[in-house]
Amino acid sequence: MTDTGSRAAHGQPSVAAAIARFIASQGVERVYTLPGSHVKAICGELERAGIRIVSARHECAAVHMAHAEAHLTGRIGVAIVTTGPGLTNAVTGIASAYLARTPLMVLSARVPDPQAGMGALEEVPQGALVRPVCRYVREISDGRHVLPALHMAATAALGGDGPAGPVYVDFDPGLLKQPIAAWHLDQRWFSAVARARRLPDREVIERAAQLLHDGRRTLVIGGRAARGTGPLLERFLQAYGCVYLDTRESKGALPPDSPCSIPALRARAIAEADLVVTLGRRLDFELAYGSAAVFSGSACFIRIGRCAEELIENRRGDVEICADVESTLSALLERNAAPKASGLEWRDELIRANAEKTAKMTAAPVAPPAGADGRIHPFALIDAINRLVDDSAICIVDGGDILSFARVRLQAHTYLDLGPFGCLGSGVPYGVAASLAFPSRRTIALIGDGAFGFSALEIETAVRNRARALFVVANNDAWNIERQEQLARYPGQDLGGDLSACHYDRLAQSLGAYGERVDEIATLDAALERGLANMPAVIDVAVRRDVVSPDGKAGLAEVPALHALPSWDGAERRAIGRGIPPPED
Ligand SMILES: Cc1ncc(C[n+]2csc(CCOP(=O)(O)OP(=O)(O)O)c2C)c(N)n1
Ligand SMILES: [Mg+2]
Repeated sequence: MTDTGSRAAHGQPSVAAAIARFIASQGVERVYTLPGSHVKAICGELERAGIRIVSARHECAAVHMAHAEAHLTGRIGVAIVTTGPGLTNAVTGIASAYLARTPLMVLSARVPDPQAGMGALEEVPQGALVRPVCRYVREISDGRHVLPALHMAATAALGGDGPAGPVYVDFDPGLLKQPIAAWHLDQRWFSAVARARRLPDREVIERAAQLLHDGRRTLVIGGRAARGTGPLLERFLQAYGCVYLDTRESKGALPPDSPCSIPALRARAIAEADLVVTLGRRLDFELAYGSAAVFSGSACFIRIGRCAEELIENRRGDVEICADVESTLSALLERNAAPKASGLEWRDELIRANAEKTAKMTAAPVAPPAGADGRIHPFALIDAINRLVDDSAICIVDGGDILSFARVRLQAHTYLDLGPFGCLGSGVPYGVAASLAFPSRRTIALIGDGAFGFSALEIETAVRNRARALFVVANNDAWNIERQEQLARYPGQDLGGDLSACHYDRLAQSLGAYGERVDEIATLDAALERGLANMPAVIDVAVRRDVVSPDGKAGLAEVPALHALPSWDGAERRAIGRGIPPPED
């Protein structure tokens, strides 16, 4: 039977057409999917509504693509996955967006309601499967619920009434083709959903300004909500004499060479600050859960955010400001409570020490040495990528050791990595979506060979969709961060850390992309340039596996009980052992 088009019986639009119109009204330009009979009606209508359908090779990759689209454009990302295995394949991507707090709408269809519970093809409890990792879940069987539910879903995804994140709505497949009554098509449902602004109370601004005035050593830590505040944030840091640390979710809020940024002195700043200001940031595993044994026990906290995770989780703020970061920084700047001059000594000392340490790290040796076998040092590969990164470039990183090397060396203005879910396999899909969303910007994805394998077939998606991204594989023939830790802990016992010596350039060629292999530093720059001229391209680079990465040195793979890092774990254990009372309110 052929599709009857956007008008179902009686000349009324179908439910599928109403869904497509809603998605278009949210400013969505691309929807990521993989075909399945149950959801075809929606995809057909999306095409008619002028939305580009990007079809991936795996539903998890489709969700990752929608994730990158949302992260980079600030608009809601949309993925449509089919029933049963289509949905279960998507769960990993949904969970990753949940932890990253990325606004994502996942739509699906389930088995027809009249067959539910009878042993239908592909039947699993879809809503129940995704509920713990979604901000909103709704299963629709009636036309009158369609638009209100989509509106609620978009509001929740954007963080209107809680943290932003993924939402899930599925439909009875028969319903999709039915007409939707004009009564249910109130035009207001088709307005773009925007997150309402939230302004800070005057009284909390007064209290925060007083703390900022008294603070002698003020550290500001960026979170998701810091992105997009660039010049305002810079003015705030200057006015209040603060130093600044970004985190992976705020990377790009300030340019890499911002004067108040002190990325090389992270541990010292955290330990010494007497006032910590968090900008829409959870105090999660990357910030030692705000522990009084890692941060100074007596430090005051000003926590700015719109939800409990950002405001009170793990450590109470001395001032908790439930408001947008942007309006709070503006209000504090207007308040103009400049800090006591003596406080600036610490800031100046940290900026100086940071510059000195950075200069040492980036100076000699000019090129970090190759291995005895000629394989390239990971830092030398990252240096070569840095030479290609301009202000508008989008950098993506996925992998274990290579991620760790990149986080200390890659000079990225716009950055996206595998996120707090540590979701290997996101790099290729992120690269595809980034280059489709911003075709005039350079997209470079740096990916470990292990991570690459999860979604290598998405290179074919890139070719088919003319996604002009450069994929650089850091190939050490291993799940190296795991392999190194395994061998250090259990010498001689290799339990699956090694991978075969594959040539991913050849795999890429077989998928229709440009591919080149690089075995020595002398040919690296030219190969990367040729890759940029022939995107989508995969440059497969043989890198050393014997260099221990910063995360390897820090013991990230050891998984201590109390913290992500053994040093923080030890600090907390010692504090507990000394019987130190918790910090006063
Ligand atoms: C989906 C998933 N499976 C397993 C892991 C555990 N893990 C973390 S890093 C890593 C090794 C990654 O290898 P590769 O991408 O080649 O990077 P390398 O460490 O070799 O630089 C593994 C297996 C994970 N984070 N995600
Ligand atoms: Mg590897």
